[in-house]
Amino acid sequence: MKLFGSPLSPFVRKARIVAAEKNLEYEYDPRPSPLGWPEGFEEINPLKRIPALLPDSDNPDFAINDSSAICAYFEKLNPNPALYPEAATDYGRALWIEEVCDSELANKIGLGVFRPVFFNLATGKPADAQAAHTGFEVLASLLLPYLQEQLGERDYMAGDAFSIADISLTTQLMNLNLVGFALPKDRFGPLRAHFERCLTRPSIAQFVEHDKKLIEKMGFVVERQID
Ligand SMILES: N[C@@H](CCC(=O)N[C@@H](CS)C(=O)NCC(=O)O)C(=O)O
Repeated sequence: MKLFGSPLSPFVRKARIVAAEKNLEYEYDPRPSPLGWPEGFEEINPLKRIPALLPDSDNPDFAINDSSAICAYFEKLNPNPALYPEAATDYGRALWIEEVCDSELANKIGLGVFRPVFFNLATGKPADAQAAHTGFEVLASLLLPYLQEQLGERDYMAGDAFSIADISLTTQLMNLNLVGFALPKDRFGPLRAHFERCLTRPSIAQFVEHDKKLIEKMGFVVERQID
């Protein structure tokens, strides 16, 4: 199979983390990105979004697009380790947290914090740190408190095991880190501890250094904004 999409997309990273958890092999084409689409990409994904997956690399007529669809497909391809809780309540909760992270959290981090820094640098403009700080405060006023409240006293977001909910949250927060924002310990201690716990998983840890190096290789110096 063949997976398409820039490595810095949190949705592409989400699919790659799930593939790594499940030891699934795939060809990888990192080219498609909101900063530039290879010719004909819309024939694979008419929505022109990443990630996109061809289950059979030689058959461009059958694609699975959207990280949630791809991850659920991976779960069926290799059910071990299970990344979707068995119990109905935990399962429903995992899907809900996945949805919150893929929609509102992704928007608030992507448009509000990541793009003003990364997209500006990538298009030759100075990073807009002020816009990113404003974006971060919007995030910190509603969504991060909600997610922290949902985590409660638990180690993981849904049930008592690592799941798609933890992956969906972590991959978005990784993009905050990449542009210099950490979760402040005084306001988001439990959420930050959860993030750090997830980063120690080999399937996720491999991308931390990789993404940082990639940004540095592009010649960007990202300043720490919030530690
Ligand atoms: N719900 C989709 C969202 C995918 C998405 O929005 N990806 C972004 C990149 S991070 C994209 O392709 N954006 C296209 C654009 O901005 O033109 C998923 O889970 O895969």
